[in-house]
Parts: sequence; C-alpha cells; structure tokens
Amino acid sequence: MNGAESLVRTLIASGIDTCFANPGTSEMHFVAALDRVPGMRCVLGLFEGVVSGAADGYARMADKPAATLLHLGPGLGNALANLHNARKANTPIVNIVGDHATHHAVYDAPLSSDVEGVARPMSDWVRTSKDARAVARDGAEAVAAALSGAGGVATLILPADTAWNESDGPAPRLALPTRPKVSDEALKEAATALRSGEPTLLLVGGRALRARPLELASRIAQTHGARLMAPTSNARIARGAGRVALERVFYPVTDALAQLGEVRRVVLVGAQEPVAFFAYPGKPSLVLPPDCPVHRLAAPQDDIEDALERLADLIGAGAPPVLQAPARPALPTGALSAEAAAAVVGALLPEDAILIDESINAAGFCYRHTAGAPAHDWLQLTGGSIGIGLPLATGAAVACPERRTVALQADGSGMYTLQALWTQARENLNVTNIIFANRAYQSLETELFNVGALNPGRTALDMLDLRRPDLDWVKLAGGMGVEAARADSVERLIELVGTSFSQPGPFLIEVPC
Ligand SMILES: Cc1ncc(C[n+]2csc(CCOP(=O)(O)OP(=O)(O)O)c2C)c(N)n1
Repeated sequence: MNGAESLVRTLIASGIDTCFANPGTSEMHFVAALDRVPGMRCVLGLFEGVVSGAADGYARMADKPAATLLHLGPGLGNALANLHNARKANTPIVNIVGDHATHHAVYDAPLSSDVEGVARPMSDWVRTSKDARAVARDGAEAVAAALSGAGGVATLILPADTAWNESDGPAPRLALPTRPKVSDEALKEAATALRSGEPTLLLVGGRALRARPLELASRIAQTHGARLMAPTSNARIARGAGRVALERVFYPVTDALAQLGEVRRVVLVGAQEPVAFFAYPGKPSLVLPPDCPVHRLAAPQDDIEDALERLADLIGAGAPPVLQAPARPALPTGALSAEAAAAVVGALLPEDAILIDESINAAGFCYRHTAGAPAHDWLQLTGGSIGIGLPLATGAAVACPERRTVALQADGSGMYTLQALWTQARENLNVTNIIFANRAYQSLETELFNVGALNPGRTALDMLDLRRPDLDWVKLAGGMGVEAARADSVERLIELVGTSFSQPGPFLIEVPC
C-alpha cells in the first residue's frame, strides 16, 4: 500500500468521509487511491476558494471535518480567503496539499514554492510528511489537530514521493482531549455579575448558539433581567419559531455603540469582547462602554453547555426561556426590493432549512424577516472575506442533503466563487440561490462616507459600480447547469421561490433590487 492509500484509509478511520478537491499531478496518487478505497465521497470544486468554503459549510453542518485536496502552494493560495473565514468560525478542516517529490524540490520547477509558508497564516497546524511511512500517522494527527481546541485548520503537505512510496498501512484514529470545564471561580464571578443589579449583557457565541445551550442562556438571562445577545458574525445559529429569539451586535460602529451604551457588565460565553470591524476616523475600536467589566465565563474551546448548565444551577435559573413565536411576514406586493425578497423568503421558508447569509447590505432585512419562520440554522460570513456564500451553501447541502439550503447572496460577493454553482449542479444539491442583484458594491458606498470621503468623484464611484456590463446571473448559472430565472416582479419572485422550495436540485433566482 502506498502512502496516499494509507492516508485515505487513515482519514476514513478517523471519521472523515468527505473530501472537497481540486487536484493536480502531485495529488494523482491520492486521487487514484480513492478508486481503491471505498467510503470517501469526493466532490470536485472548480476553484480552490469553492473547495475551502464548501469544506467550511460541510463541517459547520455535519459537526465533523471534511478534507480538502489542493494543488501545491498556488492551489492552497487560492483557498486561503475562505480558510481565513473558516478559522474565524472555528471550523475543523483537514487540508491535504501535494508538493513536488523531495528529490525534485532542488530544481526550482515552475510549481515550486514555500508551501508551508503559504499555509501558515491560515492554518492552526502545519506539517510536511517526511516519508511514505510517516504519512498515515501525520494524517491521524492532522485530524486530531483540526478537532482540538475550538476547532481549526490543519494542513498536511505531501511531497509526491511520500504518496507513491510504500507505506506501513493506515494509522488508527487518535483519541481527542475532552473539552475543558470552566472553573468554579469563573462561574461564581459570572453569577455575581448577573446578580449585581446593574444592566448586564450575556454575550454568547460559538457552540452556545445551538438550540439547547441557547435555551439555558435565555433562562439565565431572564432570571436576572440580563440582556442576551450574539456577536455580529456567527458560524451557526439555531433560530426561528420555537427557538430562542436572539439579538446580534450591530455591524455599524455608531449603531453598536448606541445598542450597547447602557451595558454596565458583560459575561462572555464562547464569544470574544465585541470590537468594530474596522477603525474609522474619530470612532472607537471597542464598542462596549469604557470601564465596562468583562467576565469571561467560557472560551470557545471550553465545554460551553456544561458551563451554562452549572451557571443555571448556581443562580437557580427558574425563568422560562424567551422563545420566538411563529410569525411569518405577509407576502409582499408592489415594487421589487431587497426587503421584499427577504419577506418572500421568510413567508415561504420550509421547515428545517439552512440559511446562508452573504446578503451584505440586505442582511438586516433577511435576518428580521426570517426571525419567526420555521426553525432553521443561520450560517454567516465569519471572517469578513467575501466570496463564501455559494461555496458555504454547497458544503452545507452536501452535509444535509435532505434539507433545503437557501443562499442569500449579494451579487458582488457571489462573483468571487460562482463556480460553486457547477458543483451544486453536478451533485444535484438542494440549494436555492437568491442573488440580490443591486449591481453595486453598495455597502462600500456607505463605507466611503464612513471613512470621511464625502465627495467621491467618478473614478472612485466607478470602483463601487458593477454595471457596464450588467452581470447576467441567469446565463452564468445556466452555463454551469443550474436552472435559473430572473424575477422581474414581486409576483414572479413569489412564484420562483415557491417552485424552487418544492422541487429537488439547485435553482438560482436573480432579484434586481
Ligand atoms: C476578499 C475581500 N475582498 C474585498 C472585500 C471588500 N468588500 C467588502 S464589501 C464589498 C462589496 C460587497 O458588494 P456586494 O457583495 O454586491 O454586496 P452589497 O454591498 O452590494 O450588498 C467589498 C468588495 C472584502 N470584504 N473581502
């Protein structure tokens, strides 16, 4: 058995059965091994940013990592932006990256590069296998590294000869450390803050945003009249009717400052202290009031559900959680707009859907109009690096084929990784892609103003304008095998969304707005 086959068998033994791939010559032994070893689903992505974004979406929904297969430094380089987003989401991913055979490295062949150097900034763990006999063990350690702590990106680099030479066979799955329990002192400190009588914010993130821990958090907050909120950007929130109603910290700095202005104490559970996305002239970086004490009950890697259970016990959290009542928006009439499109989604969303939010400027409408829709999961852009929505939807739909995935996608961001549509077609995934086609980098128009550039000229404004020519999403999708239509009225949009929600396979709806 060669090194490549020992790795595929090791990954399967370690619980990885899905690989998003864009291979090249140096990965051909891994590809060939897939034919010999049953049990690994391999999904082709036509750009590496699709591969990494899909691996992120898959792991967020499957609660276990996928592998990626990437081609040397340049292939990994193309995947980096979405690996950055995955790291901010604490998503476990195992990257397998081919490299030149060890003896070939000295010749500076065209694809030679410092692969470890490319990997390091967006990886929590990096290793280059020394020889074929080390590959299996390295693979098992890569999986363990991805699943350690809060979850992270592990990158294993395989020189081609480590893949083709003889191995010692697969390695067994490694045991994982259990999540640390929070200390009694941290619990007492949180309880004291909650009982202080001062306006207290319980800010919950990461694993605390699943249905059960959120109910615990809501009971805790209700018992002492604290406010319960989530950060601006989150990997996955369980929400909708019957789930805990959850406010998020606003994105615009001035709005966040106003929203949090009354807060006098903060208890953090799986979340970090809220900060502004960017610095702006004359505005603070931190959005909590100055001198507001911050009590860190649980870090993302801690056993968060246990921490919330113990805190609920400690304070005798008897209050019921605040659950969202079922409430769908009325089907809109009149002019087509981003808000109308969000209302159509909220009005028609099926039970147990997965919503992917890269709607950027329309995000506020989308969040609000789906709040009381049937229970669903809400996945966001966590690292601010746009171009994740369509891949994230693709990976989530691979993980949960029986659920309807809905990508709420701004057009500018969608163009970064639109090749994901081809993968949706090839895998016949149940994804409804709703493109908010405002034909602009609209949010950047606001940002231009926010940074103090008050009278932009034609050249500056041209950098934010996506016209000349207009993007034709119906043709773009059609060219990749995804059925698509443009909604030129609210009535047509309602019809198209209804059709897509009721038929299997991918669909794309362009919404001029
Ligand atoms: C990788 C990356 N490149 C550039 C940006 C800067 N950026 C932020 S928002 C944005 C435009 C978003 O436009 P669109 O997706 O159409 O959404 P809209 O603002 O129009 O709603 C850009 C280019 C970014 N965040 N990430």
